[in-house]
Amino acid sequence: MAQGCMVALEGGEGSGKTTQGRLLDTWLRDHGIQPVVVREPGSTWLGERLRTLILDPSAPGIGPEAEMLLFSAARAQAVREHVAPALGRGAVVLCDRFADSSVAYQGYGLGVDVAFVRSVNEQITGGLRPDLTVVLDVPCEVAALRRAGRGGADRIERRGADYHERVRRAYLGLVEACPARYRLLDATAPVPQVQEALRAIVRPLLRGRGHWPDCEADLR
Ligand code: T5A
Repeated sequence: MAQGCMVALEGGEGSGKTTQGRLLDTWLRDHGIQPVVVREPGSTWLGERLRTLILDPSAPGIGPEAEMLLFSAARAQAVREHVAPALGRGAVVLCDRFADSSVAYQGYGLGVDVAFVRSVNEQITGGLRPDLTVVLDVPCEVAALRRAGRGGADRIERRGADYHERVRRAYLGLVEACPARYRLLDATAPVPQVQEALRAIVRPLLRGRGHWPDCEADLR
């Protein structure tokens, strides 16, 4: 019987999480695995409304603590509606961002007490942690160029280079502190190459949880 298994993709804006998450989702489905895909903030009625509110570039003066709590409210709802039930029935959950985003962006990025951020995360997730978090890493200048390509920066993307550098450093620090639960992926390579590397990281985890077909020699 397969066990529930949660994989989170983290990293700065423009690192390619959404692109890679979609490709991973398709690949898993091609192999008979039906993952539950969650994006943060979002994936619930409340989360999508909070997303619009938090990222609105015209939103006046949302303070760091309020911002953290808004993201946390979206997370609490996503865990309750999607993540916990899916893990409970033994499904694979793919998260485009999870609790570490608040640690990196509101904690190390904005200066909200990191212990407080972690403690709120602990409460709202019931101590749930991804089995594996893959941090997609690109230098901030590369990410900024990718974001510029699509225009219309949101409230958080508009923050300065120093902010984005703190966020990147925070993610690198998380990987370094806990190599058992985090993997760092160089996301500057072309999309197919990054996807190959991501699959190579995810496949053994899924096999260990009973989600991967035994005869995989012909499966790519
Ligand atoms: N946030 C979120 C917090 O501050 N605290 C929190 O607790 C949470 C949960 C979410 C924002 O909220 C913040 C973080 C964010 O600022 P969002 O729009 O969902 O807003 O932001 P992201 O999750 O970062 O999504 P992005 O779309 O900005 O970045 P992605 O998903 O990393 O990148 P992706 O795949 O959309 O790609 C961006 C562009 O790069 C190209 C793509 O084609 C696309 O044009 N690209 C590549 N180009 C070249 N080579 C590659 N390998 C490429 N990969 C992608």
